[in-house]
Amino acid sequence: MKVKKPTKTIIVFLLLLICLWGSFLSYGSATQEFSLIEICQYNDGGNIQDLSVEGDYVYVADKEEGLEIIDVRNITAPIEVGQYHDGGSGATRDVYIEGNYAYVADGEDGLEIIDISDPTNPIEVGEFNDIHNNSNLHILGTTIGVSVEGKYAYICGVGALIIIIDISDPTTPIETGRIEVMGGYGSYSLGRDIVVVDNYAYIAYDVGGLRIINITDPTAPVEVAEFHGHGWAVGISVVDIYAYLGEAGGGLTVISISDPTSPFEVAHIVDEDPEGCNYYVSDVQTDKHYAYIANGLMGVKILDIQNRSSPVEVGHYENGCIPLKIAVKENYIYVADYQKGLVILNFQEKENESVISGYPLGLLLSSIGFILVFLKRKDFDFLHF
Ligand SMILES: [Ca+2]
Ligand SMILES: [Ca+2]
Ligand SMILES: [Ca+2]
Ligand SMILES: [Ca+2]
Repeated sequence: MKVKKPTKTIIVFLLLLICLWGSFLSYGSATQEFSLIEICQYNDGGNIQDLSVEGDYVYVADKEEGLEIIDVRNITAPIEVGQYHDGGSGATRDVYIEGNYAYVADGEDGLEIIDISDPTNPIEVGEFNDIHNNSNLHILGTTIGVSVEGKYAYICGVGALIIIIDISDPTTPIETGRIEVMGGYGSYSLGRDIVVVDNYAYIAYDVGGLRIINITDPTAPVEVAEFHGHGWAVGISVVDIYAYLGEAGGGLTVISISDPTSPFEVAHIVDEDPEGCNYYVSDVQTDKHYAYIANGLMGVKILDIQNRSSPVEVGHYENGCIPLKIAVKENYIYVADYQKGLVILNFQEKENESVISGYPLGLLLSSIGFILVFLKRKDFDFLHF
């Protein structure tokens, strides 16, 4: 049989359309959703501020109770095996684990370095405290955030300063350089969270927004960029060329830092909040695929961030949870909860309905498309490819 050329073109076009549509359905329904379940809580009093997970232990910054070391080998029944508090005036706010040491932001006591090689007997071996530094007009009064990279620790807190400390000898931490963060609110400025990646430190600077400091020369750090999102910057995470900024009153902002001297927004995620405590994202942890956020009264959420410009919520846990900070390891989210202390959530892949219906439909349509193309090549010679 003979088919006119325009009809041929239409048939080929339709077949290709079926292929594309099928492939699109298969791809579009591939978003995996997660169920989150609380599996345990641990609270012996105190006021949990932050936490870090390393090996079999959770290290808890428990404000007036100091550093607590919780054994989570039996994940449903965590037990405290060690605690360090020197009775000073410090209020433990943050903890970073590196090797055999816990680097603790201990409020007015500054940075404390605690040997944790025996988790049942943590011992302070070194301390850096700026409050006694009379040589500078400005001091870092209360240390709130700490991050460690190589042989340096980076601290921030109350006051317009970031301080770099050489920790190659943990018993004698020595300041190598400091920078006054410009454009903040002087001594009222508040460095809430700090991460260091490659040659840059990224600081959530409360009302001062996100600050990016070039730390290539530890004796002469240089501020290279300032970014203001939608609220007060309180939590920061960096992966690849993106920074994820958690903000009080602003939700979560995804920022391109492909050029750290010129950051720009690529996405902004906020929720309607029925309680009126709007859009509080106090912490964010990311891997290449997902962002895990502490979302105030809205609980803990998992976002699929494969498409950076439009992240999709794929998991949610609420149930009276008020997360301040979170840490993620394997299939567990460790939550520093405002009221409950340490809460551990387990997340598992859901049997996603859209995957069940979408995948076979997508596969069926793309298969039909490809089979027809194949058949028409073999038998439908009227098409004369
Ligand atoms: Ca305790
Ligand atoms: Ca405690
Ligand atoms: Ca001390
Ligand atoms: Ca202390």
